[in-house]
Amino acid sequence: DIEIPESHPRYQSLLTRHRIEEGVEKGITSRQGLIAQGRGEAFDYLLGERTIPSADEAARAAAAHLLLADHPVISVNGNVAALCPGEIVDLAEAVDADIEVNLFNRTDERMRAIVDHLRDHGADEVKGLTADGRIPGIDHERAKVDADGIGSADVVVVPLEDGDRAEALGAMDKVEIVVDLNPMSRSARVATVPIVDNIVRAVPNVATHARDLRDAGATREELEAIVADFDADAALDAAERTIRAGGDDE
Ligand code: PTJ
Repeated sequence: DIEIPESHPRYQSLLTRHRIEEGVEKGITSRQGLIAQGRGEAFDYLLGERTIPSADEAARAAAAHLLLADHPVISVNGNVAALCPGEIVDLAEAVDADIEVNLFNRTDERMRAIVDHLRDHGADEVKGLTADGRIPGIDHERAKVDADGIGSADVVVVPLEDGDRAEALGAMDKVEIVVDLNPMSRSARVATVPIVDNIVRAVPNVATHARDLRDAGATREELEAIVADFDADAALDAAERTIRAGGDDE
């Protein structure tokens, strides 16, 4: 175990890094997940390691989509499972979504380890092991989904997705909510709602927005207006401008 003093200026970032390391040790996260984390950290640093206003708006639009959905599904990979398992379970509860494990580097062992890990964090049912559905247009392992999960979802949350699969899911006419710190990544660019924020902040933020909207008694029309007002390109541009401005808001 490590001891990080809370006063350390990059306390949160170091804690997150430690969680990914632990994920690899437990067989939850792939070794490639370490590289993905490093990439994410670089963008997070440039954004000021905070939720920028455009990402908060995106999180609210994502919450509205999830509340309007008939069958929302949250996709979980090895990085997400290591970084915020309890927060994923909480978001699923807040918007009545299914949770499905869906891996870029799929192995039975890692699938099972992640399902168990999510159950340990309070999930009742975790999909992904049946794998009786396919996403058309991508290679076999990455295409595997549950027919009654992502296969038949109308809204999918795909955090830290690779570009090919994000594109293929989008082609299936699903509303795609992507969480990715890189506003220039293909996944962010093809998303219906790109949330340019760290997964550890974005997932609880979407849950908070969903509960706030529900508590305020938002009607279907009001939720549809939030969805219609959201501009994905403007959100990506705002994130890119923040990075270029050295982390300051425009
Ligand atoms: O567990 P698996 O087998 O499904 O593999 C998962 C990874 C993430 C390894 C796999 O999907 C992958 O290789 O992804 P990429 O292509 O490296 O893309 C990861 C994207 O997520 C990059 O654009 C990063 O900037 C971004 N990212 C990394 N960490 C975070 C993040 N975005 C939000 N929050 C993070 N903590």
